[in-house]
Amino acid sequence: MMLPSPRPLVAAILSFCLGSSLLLAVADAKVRHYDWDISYQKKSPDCFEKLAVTVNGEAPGPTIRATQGDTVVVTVHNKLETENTAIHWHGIRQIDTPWADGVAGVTQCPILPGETFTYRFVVDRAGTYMYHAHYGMQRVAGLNGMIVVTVPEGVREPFTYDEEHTVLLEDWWHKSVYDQATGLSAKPFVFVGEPQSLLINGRGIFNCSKPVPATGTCNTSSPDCGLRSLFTVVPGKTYLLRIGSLTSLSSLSFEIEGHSMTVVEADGHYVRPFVVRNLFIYSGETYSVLVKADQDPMRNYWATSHIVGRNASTTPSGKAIVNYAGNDPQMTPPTTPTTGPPWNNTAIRVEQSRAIVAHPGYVVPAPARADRTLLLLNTQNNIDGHIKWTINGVSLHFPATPYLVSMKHGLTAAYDQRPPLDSYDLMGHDISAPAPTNGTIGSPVYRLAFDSVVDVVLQNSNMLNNMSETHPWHLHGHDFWVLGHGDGKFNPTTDAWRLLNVKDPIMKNTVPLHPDGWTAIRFHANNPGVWLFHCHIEAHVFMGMGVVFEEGVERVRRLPSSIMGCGHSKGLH
Ligand SMILES: *[C@@H]1O[C@H](CO)[C@@H](O)[C@H](O)[C@H]1NC(C)=O
Ligand SMILES: *[C@@H]1O[C@H](CO)[C@@H](O)[C@H](O)[C@H]1NC(C)=O
Ligand SMILES: *[C@@H]1O[C@H](CO)[C@@H](O)[C@H](O)[C@H]1NC(C)=O
Ligand SMILES: *[C@@H]1O[C@H](CO)[C@@H](O)[C@H](O)[C@H]1NC(C)=O
Ligand SMILES: *[C@@H]1O[C@H](CO)[C@@H](O)[C@H](O)[C@H]1NC(C)=O
Ligand SMILES: *[C@@H]1O[C@H](CO)[C@@H](O)[C@H](O)[C@H]1NC(C)=O
Ligand SMILES: [Cu+2]
Repeated sequence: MMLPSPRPLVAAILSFCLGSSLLLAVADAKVRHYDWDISYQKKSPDCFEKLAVTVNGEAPGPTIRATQGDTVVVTVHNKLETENTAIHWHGIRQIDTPWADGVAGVTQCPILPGETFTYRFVVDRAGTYMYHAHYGMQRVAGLNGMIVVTVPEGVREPFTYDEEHTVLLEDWWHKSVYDQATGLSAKPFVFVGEPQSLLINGRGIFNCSKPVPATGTCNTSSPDCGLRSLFTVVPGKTYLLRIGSLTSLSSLSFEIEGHSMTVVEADGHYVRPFVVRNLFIYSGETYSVLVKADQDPMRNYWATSHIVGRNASTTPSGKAIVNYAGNDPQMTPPTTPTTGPPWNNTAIRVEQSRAIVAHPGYVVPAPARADRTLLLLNTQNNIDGHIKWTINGVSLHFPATPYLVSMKHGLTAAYDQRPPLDSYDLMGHDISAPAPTNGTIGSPVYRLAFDSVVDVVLQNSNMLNNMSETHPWHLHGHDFWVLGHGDGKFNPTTDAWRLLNVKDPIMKNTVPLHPDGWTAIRFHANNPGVWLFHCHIEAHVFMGMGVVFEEGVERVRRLPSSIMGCGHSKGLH
C-alpha cells in the first residue's frame, strides 16, 4: 500500500489500530498543557543524599494523564545550569511528529541550559507509557515518569476494575551520572557496578549504618526515604496497577505478597490474560495487572522488586507496603519480605516472555512475510582499549547533527554514508565464547524502504567475561510484533522460522533478548522519520548498543527550527 502523502497514511495507521474508537477520541480531543522546570535538586530517595534531575522539583516527575486522541504539550525549561537535556516520550509513536521523539542526536539538538523547548504530540492509543531523559546517560540521574492514556468515555476495555494506581520501578546509584559515564569511557574501563538500591515510586531504603563514601551523607530524616505504602485497598475490590520499569541496568521481578496478578496489558496492547505470582519486567516495558484485595484484611502486605538476571547480591530488594483500609498505612507486615525467584533462572523468564500474546479480541494481524530481514548480533569489543558494544561490528556513536535534520536536508557529511550490515557471519560466530567481531565506532543508518515489512532477529552472544546477559530492546516510533524467543543461535536456513508466532503475536515497543538466545520481531516501516532502536540498559546504549532506522524521511513535513542549531545544522532555520 503506497499512499501519496503522509496525511492519509496517518489516518490509515490510526484507523487500522483503533477502529471506531478513534472517531470518538478525535471528537472531544483535548490539549493537555504541562510546564516543566528541569533542575538538579538534592534528593535522598533511599536516604543517601544526591543531586537528582527533577521535574518541577520532583523525581520521579509527575504522571501525565490524558485520554486517547488528546494532544500533549510539554514546555520544558532547562534549568540544569551546566547540562543539556532532551526528553523522550517512551511508547508514543509520534505519528506525523517525528521531531518530538526527544532523542538528542537522532531527532533533535539537545536543549541548552537556559533554553525552553516545546514538545507537542498526539497520544493516539490508550495504554501505559513513560517518559525519560534521552541525552547521554542523563536518565540515571532521575528524570523519569509515567504517561497514562485512558480510553475515551464509552469505550470498554476487555476487563474491569475499581481503581487504578501507577507503580514506577527504578534502580539507583549513589555515584553521579558523570562518574558513571567517565568510568564507562575510561581506559581501563570501569563498570557502573550494581545499584545501591531499588526504588518503587521513587522511594527505597539504603542501610545507612554501612560505611558510606566520604563524599556522601545519609539523611534518614529526609521525607524522601523509607518505606511507603504503595496504595490502600478496600477488601473485595479489584485494582489495576500500571507498572513501568525505567531501571538503568536491572531486570526485575515484582510481586505482592500473597496476591496473584493477572496481566492484561503490555506496552499499550491488551494481552491474553494470564496469572502470575511475580511479574518479570525489563527496562522500558510497561504492564498493567489486576490485583484483587482478597487476603486477610487485618494486616498489610509487602510489595517488592528484586533483581534477576545479574548476581546483585549486595543490592537489597525494593520494598513498599500494600495497605488494607483500616490498618495504619505504615504498619509493617508481620512477615519477612519475599525474596523473589533465583536470579540465575533464565528458563522461567523466557517462559513468561512466551506467555505474552495478544488478547483474542485485539489481535493485530502481522503481515505474512517480511520484505527484509536484519540479523543483528551483539558482541562486546575492545576498540583501542575501550570496551564497546557492537551490533554487526559497529558501535553506535550519536553524531553532532541529529539524523532527522541531516537526512531530511541532505547533510551527508553529518553521518556515516556506508550502510551497516544486514547480517553477520552467522555460522562462523561462536556465541558461547567471548568472540568479538572486528569492531568500529560509527554512525551508520539502516535505510528501510517506506511501507516495507522488516524482520529483526536479535542474536545474543557472550561478553568479554564469557557471560551472556539480558538486553531489553526498545524501538522508537513503532510497535512491533514479537514473533518469538529462542535458545542458542538462530538458524535462518533450518526450522527456526517455524518456531515463530504469526497467529496472535503481541505488539510491544520493548522486548527482552534473553541470555544465550535470540528474539525475533517484525514491524511495518510506515512511520516517516528517523528512529532509534537500542538496548534500554543505559550503560549499554552509552557503549554503542543501538542502531538507527530511516524510513520515508522525504515524506516528513517541514522540520521545526527548534530542533536545529547544532553540528552541521547551524545555518538551518
Ligand atoms: C545495616 O548495616 C549494619 C552494618 O553493616 C548491620 O549491622 C545492620 O544489621 C544492617 N541493618 C539492616 C537492617 O540490614
Ligand atoms: C535532612 O532532611 C531534612 C528534611 O529534608 C532537612 O530538614 C535536614 O536539614 C536534613 N539534614 C541534613 C543534615 O542535611
Ligand atoms: C553471587 O555473588 C555472591 C557475592 O559476590 C557470591 O557469594 C555468590 O556465590 C554468587 N552466586 C552465584 C550463584 O554465583
Ligand atoms: C543458580 O545458582 C545456584 C548457586 O550457584 C545453583 O545451585 C543453581 O543450579 C543455579 N540455577 C540455575 C538455573 O542455573
Ligand atoms: C565460555 O563459556 C562457555 C559456556 O557458555 C564454555 O563452554 C566455554 O568453555 C567458555 N570459554 C572460555 C574461554 O572460558
Ligand atoms: C578481522 O580482522 C582480522 C585482522 O585484520 C582479519 O584477518 C579478519 O579477516 C577480520 N575478520 C572479519 C570477520 O572481517
Ligand atoms: Cu544491553
